[in-house]
Amino acid sequence: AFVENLLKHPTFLNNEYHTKFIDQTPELFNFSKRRDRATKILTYIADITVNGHPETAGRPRPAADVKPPKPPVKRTSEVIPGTRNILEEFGPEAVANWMHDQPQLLITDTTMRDGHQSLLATRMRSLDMINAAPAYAAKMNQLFSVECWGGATFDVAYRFLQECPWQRLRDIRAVMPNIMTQMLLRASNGVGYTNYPDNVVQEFVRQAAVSGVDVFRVFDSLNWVENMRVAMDAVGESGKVIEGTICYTGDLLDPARAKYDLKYYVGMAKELEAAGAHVLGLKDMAGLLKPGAGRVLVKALKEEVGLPIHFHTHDTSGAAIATVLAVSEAGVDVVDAAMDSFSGNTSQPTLGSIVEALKGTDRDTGLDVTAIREISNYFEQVREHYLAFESGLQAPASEVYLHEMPGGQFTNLKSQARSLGLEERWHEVAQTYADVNQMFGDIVKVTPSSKVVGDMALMMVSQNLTRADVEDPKTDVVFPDSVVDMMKGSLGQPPGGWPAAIQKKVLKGEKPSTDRPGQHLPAVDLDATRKELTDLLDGRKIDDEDLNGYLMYPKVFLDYMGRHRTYGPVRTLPTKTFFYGMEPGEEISAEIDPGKTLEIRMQAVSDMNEDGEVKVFFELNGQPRTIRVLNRL
Ligand code: BTN
Ligand code: 3PY
Ligand code: ZN
Repeated sequence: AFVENLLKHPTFLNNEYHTKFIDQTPELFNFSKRRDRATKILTYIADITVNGHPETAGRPRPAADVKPPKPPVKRTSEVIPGTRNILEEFGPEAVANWMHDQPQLLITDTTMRDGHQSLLATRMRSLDMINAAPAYAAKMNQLFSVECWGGATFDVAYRFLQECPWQRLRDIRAVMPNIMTQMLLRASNGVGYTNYPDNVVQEFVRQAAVSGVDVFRVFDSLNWVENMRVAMDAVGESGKVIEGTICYTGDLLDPARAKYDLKYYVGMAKELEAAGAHVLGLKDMAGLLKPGAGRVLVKALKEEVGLPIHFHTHDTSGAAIATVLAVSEAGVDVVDAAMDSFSGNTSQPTLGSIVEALKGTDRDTGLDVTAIREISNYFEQVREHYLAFESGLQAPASEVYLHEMPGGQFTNLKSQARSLGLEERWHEVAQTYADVNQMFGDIVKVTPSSKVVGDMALMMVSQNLTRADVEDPKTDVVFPDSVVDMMKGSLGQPPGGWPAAIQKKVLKGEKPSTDRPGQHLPAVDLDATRKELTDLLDGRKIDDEDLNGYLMYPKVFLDYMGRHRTYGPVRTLPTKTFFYGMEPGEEISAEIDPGKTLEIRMQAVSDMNEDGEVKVFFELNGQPRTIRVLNRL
């Protein structure tokens, strides 16, 4: 390693080499920590084999003989044109016009984003997506888009999967060049849980467009259009499709829930149209839109607004396909669905079944059910590897109309409740969530406002507080920080503002703001931040993707980089190896660069010595390698 450092040093390369140079150039000796990537990956496998993965500890384990998923075969290597070709050649307005001209119901496949976000706590790894993407390109080119980015996938990739979300996007894009990719963007909250300065949001959108996002579904967690403009404008600036989105809540046909009536939704749709949306998103994040209400709503939006409409829902109630068919009849342009094996319950309705239901009708999707089954069968095998992250939800339930929890939050909140020892009181949590919603003035509940309602509900159930207790001026209540922040105005304003009495009690005399939060957040100095990050990472060159990762999630990003330095490109490992390590005699391969593949065979694991160390014996591309790891168990 020393010789290698020396040979590559610019001084040496410039023929300026002299013996004192060795003494005066300490970085020549920087080789003890900088191991090669193969050694790093072996260290990771050895560590997981000995100590297990912290995320799967104590969780159900996949069958011992679970086979690596067999990627669906491509029928042809020729790239068939799809929606992306329209966007690339003619721009986002042309995409919207094209949508208007299509008689068939268009479909977005959500498997690689909301599907696993809502069923497996967002844990699907990039490799399992990238292996399916060529089959989408070859056989699913009639899709409107593939949702594969944004929402919770961004931070989970860094935080729990030890992989770079930007690389995932680029890799999917590279093997699926003909279908538009789609992301979920929380407007001024980016892909985080709080408002960011305007220039951070703008920079993030710019980079997402460059790295490969075509359609941006932009929503605000309180349906405040004022707070969506910065993100929407940035998407327009990048030449991509702005899907300005309404979040649906309440019950349109229930006179007792008059706050969110037809007039409200049509008004918001018109605001979004005026704000420059190319497509109108209708995001039913909890799966509350019933078939009859869907028919009325879509009909009105079609009549009053000139934009194509894209409907998103969740099947938590079991009734989602009925709503999909109703809005299809009412003329909706696109709907979201997940591959069969990643559909149903808190996820999207079933893609194959929607296609079958519409076959032979005037909204026939034209999608190939054989291809859908092939891809779904692949994802079925993928899903078996993630048993540790299954929620155990047994059946759809109408209780969703009571609590109104988003599909992506439901299983998460349930596991939070479990870890607080409240699992048996789950139905109380659900009722309290509904009570908190009413106490907060009946708000839209979607990330991050849904998290605030969830925090409050868990606090109340664990402290045995009722809504009446909380509202009673004589009872002292310590509110969660997220509740204080929201009532202060840091997520923006709900329609009609916050209820004055509860806001006053939460803020304890502090004055709330009704301005757009981004208006008061100073712009971040991007160059200075890049410099700061470079220093934090010992002079490593920081590209724009890394900078954006750091701007969204400083600590999560730095932790990721620290682990990356130790463990290398573990994203290339098979999922079973990533979560469970290897067994003696087992062989795997990991393609760490295009065409550069590590063949890894595990030979044996030694007993622990008196220092608590274990030796793990491998063969790497035929050469013996031994890795020592500390047994931390
Ligand atoms: C986390 O849960 O903290 C992120 C997942 C990656 C952590 C790696 S896995 C091998 C090593 N052992 C640990 O306890 N952490 C790292
Ligand atoms: C997210 O913001 O991640 C969501 O899925 C909201 O529905
Ligand atoms: Zn969703």
